[in-house]
Amino acid sequence: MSINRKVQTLDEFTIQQLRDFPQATGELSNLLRNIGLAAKRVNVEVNKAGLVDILGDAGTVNVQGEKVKKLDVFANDQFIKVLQHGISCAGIASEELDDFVAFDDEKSIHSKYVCLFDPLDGSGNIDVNVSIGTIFGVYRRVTPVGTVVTKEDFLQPGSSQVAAGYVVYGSSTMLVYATRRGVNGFTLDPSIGEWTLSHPDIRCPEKGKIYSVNHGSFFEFDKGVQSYITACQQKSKEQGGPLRQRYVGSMVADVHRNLIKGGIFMYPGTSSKPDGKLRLLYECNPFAFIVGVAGGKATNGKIRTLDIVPSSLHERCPFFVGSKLMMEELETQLDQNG
Ligand code: AHM
Ligand code: MG
Repeated sequence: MSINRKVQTLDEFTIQQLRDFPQATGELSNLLRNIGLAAKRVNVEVNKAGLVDILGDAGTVNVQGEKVKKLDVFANDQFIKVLQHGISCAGIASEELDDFVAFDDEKSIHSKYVCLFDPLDGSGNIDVNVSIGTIFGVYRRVTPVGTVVTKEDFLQPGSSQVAAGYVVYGSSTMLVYATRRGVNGFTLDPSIGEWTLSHPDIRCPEKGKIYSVNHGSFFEFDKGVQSYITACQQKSKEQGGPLRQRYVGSMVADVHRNLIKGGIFMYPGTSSKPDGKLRLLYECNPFAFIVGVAGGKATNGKIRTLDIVPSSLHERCPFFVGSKLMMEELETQLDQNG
């Protein structure tokens, strides 16, 4: 059997980056490695979800008499433990926790970074075998290194992210992460338990054939969004014909597909929920950063997602993200109908 020696693992890739930038300390690479480790542990449990009684509500008891943790609670614990035991993260905020957690041990307070994450997005899809994912954003703290982090370290605009990424637990498991230098995708090779570089330097096509939105809410969207969706459906033959509508209901899977193939993902505000559903800090901002580095765009319908100044950890915002030219067409429709 021949082994492809050209395939780089995540560790080899980050070490190569360090060689290219000798001034880097390696702290960010180490943080990404920790996230990769937590994701591998979550992946093992996600793959077992159909076999073991792990789908029950948190607090219930499984057949072995053990307390069952829901997978999103399990995933949350894994990410916190790995980051807390590591030395490259000074604190975290998570969709699963009301408040941020400051790591106050001597090593952690000397770290430059904080991490915000949604440990298992789309978890309503687990019991029907549909892809789910983890989303994360990394910021350089604004309080002095050597002190315990405070809320202001977490309430930074998305444009301050130094890295962001996601893991999609799908037909294969992939870790995609972006720094300002580029977006790279790693597929988990289960035979060696390593993330291997499968999608180097991902670029989002300028336009695509796919739009993704929850059509059930169409009549609750505002006029601009409705007219953009209608325009997607009414593309003439010369324009390539009507676009395809694809909506899994797991943002990680929907945006991942659109990032690779070209497309637009929308979770607009509705008349009953003007700010939509998605959370700015750990759902929208990481994707806005990743897709932006890959050449696409993201807005809340008024301003760039990355320019929104957050006022609370769990705030929601309307979210539009995708291929550059499709986003520009959307923006024109929103302006004309605004
Ligand atoms: P969650 O954080 O509770 O899992 O919800 C987020 C998910 C996204 O992944 C997805 O895009 C959206 O909810 C789907 O919501 P809807 O069913 O309202 O279209
Ligand atoms: Mg979520």
